[in-house]
Amino acid sequence: MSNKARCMWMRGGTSKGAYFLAEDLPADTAGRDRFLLRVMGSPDTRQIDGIGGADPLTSKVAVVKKSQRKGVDVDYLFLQVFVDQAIVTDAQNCGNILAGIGPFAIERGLVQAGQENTRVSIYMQNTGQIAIEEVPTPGGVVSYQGDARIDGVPGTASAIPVTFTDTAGSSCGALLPTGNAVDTIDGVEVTCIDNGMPVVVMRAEDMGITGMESREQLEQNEALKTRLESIRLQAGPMMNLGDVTHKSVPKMTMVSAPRSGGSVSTRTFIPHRCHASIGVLGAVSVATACILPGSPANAVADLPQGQQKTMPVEHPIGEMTVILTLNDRGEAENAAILRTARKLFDGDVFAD
Ligand code: NQM
Repeated sequence: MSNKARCMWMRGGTSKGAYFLAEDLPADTAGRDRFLLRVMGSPDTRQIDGIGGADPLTSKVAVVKKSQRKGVDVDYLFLQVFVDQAIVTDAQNCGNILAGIGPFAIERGLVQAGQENTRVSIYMQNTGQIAIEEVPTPGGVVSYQGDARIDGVPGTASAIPVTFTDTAGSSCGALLPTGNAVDTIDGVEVTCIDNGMPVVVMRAEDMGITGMESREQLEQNEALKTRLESIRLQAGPMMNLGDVTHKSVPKMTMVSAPRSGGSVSTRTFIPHRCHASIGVLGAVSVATACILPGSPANAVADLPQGQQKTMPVEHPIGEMTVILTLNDRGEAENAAILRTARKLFDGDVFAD
């Protein structure tokens, strides 16, 4: 195994990760995973001997290559490197790290930049769907500076709108993999849903919390974490995900009525740490759960009228707006969100 690889360290949305060209990583999966564990410094709660940030949100990897698919620019494989376990998993996608894929693909010459904006179509290998990004490229160069603000990131940056189509059933095979909008697990009403990310959605009050607690307060609540994990382990097989003991899906989102003018308020476990905000595709799945009549999320949500629904999904440090477009049957047809990204470092990363 080579001891180094070319790597760009980027913030994508509210996450941070190491972006690689596929050709720069070991070709065999076991060798690649060993390399990435060394690079991130896992397993170790502090990731002291690596570049990971000791948090699942900053222990992420993107592997990118030119796509052979018709009409698609690049293929993106997301890998979650567990912090405290020697696990590298492709069992989930990541819409935040996705935000950096367009800029990275242009920076590495996989996509030729236009003079103002560059449209990048991305095949998300984890789940088999396409995302479209518009990357600002004034004068043919990626610009990271701009006026766009996203909650969870200080300051402003250039806007990267991301559109998803066809995300229903991305990992579970169906939007509602159990066939129901409501199931009961351990006496709690839940919606098992996958509109880009497998999520179990339940009412915060049914889990004994208000839904206004901070990330830190929730992470100290051992009784809550035990109840969530029991529900998650039962939901996994019901959602066609098999045994999820060592997987980072499904995510667990507790919803309550919005407090700040949004559509719904959320607190999410991903799945063992509480998310500082909420994942992108996680938010798309939760917003979709809100429009399902009779679901726990529908009961607490404040929904706008019309077929195009602009839905601020509130989270511990602000909100993430999901724009859902519904078809004539009232089902979510596509989703759009706004993200920003920033190049932080470009060079070689060392495994030993
Ligand atoms: O849901 C964290 C993140 C994510 C995932 C997680 C994400 C998404 O915030 O699309 O972005 O849920 O593990 O990066």
